[in-house]
Amino acid sequence: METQQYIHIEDQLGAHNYKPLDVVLNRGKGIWVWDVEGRKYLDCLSSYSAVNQGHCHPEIQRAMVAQAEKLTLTSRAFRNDQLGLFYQEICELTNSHKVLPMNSGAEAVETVIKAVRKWGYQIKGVPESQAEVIVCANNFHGRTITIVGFSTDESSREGFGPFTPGFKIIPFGDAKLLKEAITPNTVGFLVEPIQGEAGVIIPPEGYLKEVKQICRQNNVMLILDEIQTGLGRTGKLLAEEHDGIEADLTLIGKALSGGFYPVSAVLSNSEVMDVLKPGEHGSTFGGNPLACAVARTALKVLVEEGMIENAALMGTYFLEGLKQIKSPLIKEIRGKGLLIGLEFFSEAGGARSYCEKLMEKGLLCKETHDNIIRFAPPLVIVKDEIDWVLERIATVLNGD
Ligand code: IF1
Repeated sequence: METQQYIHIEDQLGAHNYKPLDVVLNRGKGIWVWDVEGRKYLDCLSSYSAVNQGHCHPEIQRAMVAQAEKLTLTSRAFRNDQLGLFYQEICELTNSHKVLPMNSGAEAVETVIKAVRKWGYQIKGVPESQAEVIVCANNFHGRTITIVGFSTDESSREGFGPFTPGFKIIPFGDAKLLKEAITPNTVGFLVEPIQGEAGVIIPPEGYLKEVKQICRQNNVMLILDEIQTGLGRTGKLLAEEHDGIEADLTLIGKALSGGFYPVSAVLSNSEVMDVLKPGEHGSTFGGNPLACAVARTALKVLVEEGMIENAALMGTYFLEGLKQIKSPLIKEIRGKGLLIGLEFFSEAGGARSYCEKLMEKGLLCKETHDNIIRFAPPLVIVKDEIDWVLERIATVLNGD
């Protein structure tokens, strides 16, 4: 079948909740993907940072196949021989005390909200049904009713109410405003270290450090959503390390499986996790042996193959290279590690058309909002390949 036929079937039979670029992929290796016509592209999105380790990483693939041949799902009614080892390895790596495995990122977010609310009532002493969680404007934490209920993006929210109460929204990047927003009923502050979907918005230096201190002083749990920024993307295992802090609760997902399978987790350094008792939370697939075997290997290759250090080095190189491109269309270039945003002036006519032109030149990336392109290649990318990317971006921005 040809590209147009695949697109036609999708358009006819699928929900239209996406507007993908019209490229139909059927193979991937490392930073490269191929379409059904055999054309090759460099992937500068990494499946929204789920394939930090590169597409179809051979070692993760072997672990997945080996585990699939043995045992895939036990449910948590029984124990399995991968779960404990996954806990052990992830706790050691991230310096956490407790883990709660789930599947999608949104589920990890929902899980942590349940956990901090319960902690609020049982330990902090918040009166029944009064718990508040503070979040930031322009957040992106997923798509469930509760999560979109505290989104400030109208297209995420509109038409989906009524929503879950108990959330307060403050601007991102100003710790003073957090302090003012906290009440005796505040149980948690949920925030992304860098706002990804909002357009790679990096808070002022020291923001997280200040936030951590304010949370500690007020007995409020700091919850970092590292689903996008975590696992090497910003040049550290977790983005919190840039500020030298440790969140009370950390959410990871996406690259926790290297893109093979949905795996997410809530990591805890606090007493919060201990409030959950049998029967109060769970999921059929969370913590299954296939997920655990895949996640163990995904973490192993990330560390052993130096991908985190590479993200830091190549991120700087990429960012510097982008800044060399002189174009009147560019408003700002910002990033940390290999999470980079290029913002156009609105006169440029929208980021989407540039993504389409880049696709024609063999580079896949995606706009976020109208005027921003996010560049986030797999963390295995090397200098020559970044040069190749920069060349194409320069060509397209200069109108060719
Ligand atoms: C889509 C963005 C990325 C996330 C953070 C939780 C979740 C996400 C910080 C939920 C998910 C995704 C979902 C994806 C697009 C994507 C995205 F553009 F929306 F912002 F990555 F940049 N917290 N992000 O970024 O995780 O439930 O999806 O596993 O198509 O909606 P999920």
